[in-house]
Amino acid sequence: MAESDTTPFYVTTAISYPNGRPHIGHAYEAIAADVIARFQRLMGRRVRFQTGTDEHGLKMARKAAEQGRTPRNLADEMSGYFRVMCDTLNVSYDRFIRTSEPDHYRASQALWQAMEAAGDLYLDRYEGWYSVRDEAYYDESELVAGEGGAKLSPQGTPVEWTVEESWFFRLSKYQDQLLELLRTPGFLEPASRRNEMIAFVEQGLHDLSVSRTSFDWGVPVPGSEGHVMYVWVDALTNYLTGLGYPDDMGEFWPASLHLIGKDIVRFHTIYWPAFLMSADLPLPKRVFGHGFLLNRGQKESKSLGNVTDPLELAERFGVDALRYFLMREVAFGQDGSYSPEAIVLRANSELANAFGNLAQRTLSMIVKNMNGRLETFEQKDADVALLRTVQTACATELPRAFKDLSFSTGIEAWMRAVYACNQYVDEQAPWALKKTDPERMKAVLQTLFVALRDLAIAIQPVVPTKAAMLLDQLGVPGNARGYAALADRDWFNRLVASGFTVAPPTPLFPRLELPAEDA
Ligand code: ME8
Repeated sequence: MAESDTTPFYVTTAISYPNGRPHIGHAYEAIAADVIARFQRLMGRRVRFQTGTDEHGLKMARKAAEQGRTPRNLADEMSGYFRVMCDTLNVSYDRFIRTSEPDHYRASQALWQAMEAAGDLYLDRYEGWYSVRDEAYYDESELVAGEGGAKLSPQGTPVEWTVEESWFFRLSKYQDQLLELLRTPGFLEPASRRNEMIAFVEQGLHDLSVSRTSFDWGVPVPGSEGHVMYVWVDALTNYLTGLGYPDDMGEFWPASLHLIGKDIVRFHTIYWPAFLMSADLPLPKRVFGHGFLLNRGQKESKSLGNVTDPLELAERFGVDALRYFLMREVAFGQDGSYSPEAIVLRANSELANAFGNLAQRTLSMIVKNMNGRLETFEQKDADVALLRTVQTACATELPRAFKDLSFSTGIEAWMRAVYACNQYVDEQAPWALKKTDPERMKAVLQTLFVALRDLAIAIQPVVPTKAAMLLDQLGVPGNARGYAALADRDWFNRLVASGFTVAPPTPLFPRLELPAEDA
């Protein structure tokens, strides 16, 4: 049984640039963070979950200028789409933060002043390369050659030579402390990303330019007219703003987990901890850099014309089927690929045929052959063995894997339990028992009923709506749906005693058709 843990849990996603509409990568990250938040809540922890939009910087300013509008106007429109995406995908955030909000200006300026008071900020001149696309400074030595010898960032984005008066942060001062942090087991995962960051720090850290004067779309630097903060300084501060910084942040800081993509690990495991060290604030406990999602193995881009609207996928295949696919298909941490065929294949074989059908058959047979009435029953060895398999998968294997963020491994364990149930149905053949041994038929159907409850409880974080529908059909009260309830083996007898009757079920996961253009 998973060990109980009552410490508060604060999980965050990266905040997205609202310079366009959300893409599948944004949906992937929001869904993964939501699975984590829901999982921890069901484990009995107090959870705070924050997501939002990162609205300042040159990238936003330039995109707005291209469209002949103000950056705020662009952010207002696009941020709305990100929020709608989260709401549609059932992402259960506690706060959707926008960095253009007043409390965020206050928090960012307070953090700045704390770093200044520590003697870590000084005015100098910046001369070097900047990528607007990445909103990042790069050393000459990091650049790579593009077509025609053009200089590109390590991410393959254009860079421009920049010369400005700028505030600098004494990043170099924190080199040793950062190395120690990066070497702390569990701080940065997956481990492959850790080595890359350690190598970067070992090369020697330069102080970081943390303000800009060539545009004004940012948080003003306190007491330094003409300077706005470098967008990453205010962006990272969002994790504190949402908890009330600089006022008392309560029980949720330090963050339990910053969930981000692999391209922004440097900002979260080097710059961010250094800012916090400087301001004398506790460091986040864990940073996880997930992989990228590719469209049939290719990066999505406007020029390839393969940009997918995640809400279109949700509408076509269903929110829960999409969530299930994304968590099941790709080992979390690695890059993965998706396509409409792959979603349909996965959803049909596992959700519709294996799990949905099991629920539908079991509940229909209980309605048809037992008038929906449950009775206490005697268990045979095969029943005990099946329920043990199901309980182990649901109460131990899936939670252990989810705690490690190994979602596909956890879902696989769950799926094996579903298959075990289907095999049990085939072996016990309740339809044949109906004539030969009706009492035994009832025991078999009710064993499956008990198994379905465990399976439904366990998979709630991934498919919250469908799992709730099934738990409703099974008569499981709302306050008895956490993982701790899996240890309660007396619930069935209480349900029988309450006189609960099973109603004719509605199918949970209809089979999906592959739309003609993809077939
Ligand atoms: O980086 N697959 O914003 P962003 C999976 N504002 N994840 C992807 C992805 C893909 N194809 N493309 C992007 C920013 N992501 C900053 C963050 S946090 C203080 C500031 C992930 O809109 C990306 O790795 O470019 C990041 O975690 C998130 O989506 C937002 O990316």
